[in-house]
Amino acid sequence: MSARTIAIGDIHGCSIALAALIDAIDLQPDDTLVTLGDYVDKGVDSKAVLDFLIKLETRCQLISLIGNHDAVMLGAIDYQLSIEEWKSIGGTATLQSYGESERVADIPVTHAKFLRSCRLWHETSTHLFVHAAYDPERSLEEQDEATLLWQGIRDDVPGPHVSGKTAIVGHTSQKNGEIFDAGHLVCIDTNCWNGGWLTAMDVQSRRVWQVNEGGRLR
Ligand SMILES: [Mn+2]
Repeated sequence: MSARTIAIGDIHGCSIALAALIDAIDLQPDDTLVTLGDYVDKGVDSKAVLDFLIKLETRCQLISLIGNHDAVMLGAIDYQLSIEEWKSIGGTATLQSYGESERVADIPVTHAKFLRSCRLWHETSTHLFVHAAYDPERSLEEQDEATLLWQGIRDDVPGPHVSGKTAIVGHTSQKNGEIFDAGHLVCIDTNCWNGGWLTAMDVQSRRVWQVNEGGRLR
């Protein structure tokens, strides 16, 4: 098997799905795995997801992007944002995964360190990867963080990026569980935590793997 670049959509605390998906793709040490962010919130075990991702760093070339939920969690850890602000977007489930007392102080330093190491974007010679969206006219270095992390694509799909590269994004959950493919842009957030699927896509071959929250392969 030659080295693959595989993107994984929004995990949102679905630790069983993540483990099952990694088994399904038969992860190899020379694979590059690009996780598109939103590891935490909403789903039941964000703590286990971060533990798993930290271990994955030793099993492949892991490139972890930061999602808006991860950024808000980091903001709460750093006292830049209130706990209430985090809870209002799904942080309660994350805090509960660290213990009944729901305290930010129970989040291990290793988890904060992992979140801090996450990148805003990644690119290969053929593809670009961002959590949410991008400005088609600007290089990746020139993008606004708010666009990369927060901008939805449901009502307004960004045009082809100036680089000519195919964009792989997450964030805008596809409620029908199906990948959204606009040709120049592919969204693989297929709503795992809420009855959909966790998606992995080999971006060159376009092979797709999907598992549900319970880890069942589609
Ligand atoms: Mn998001």
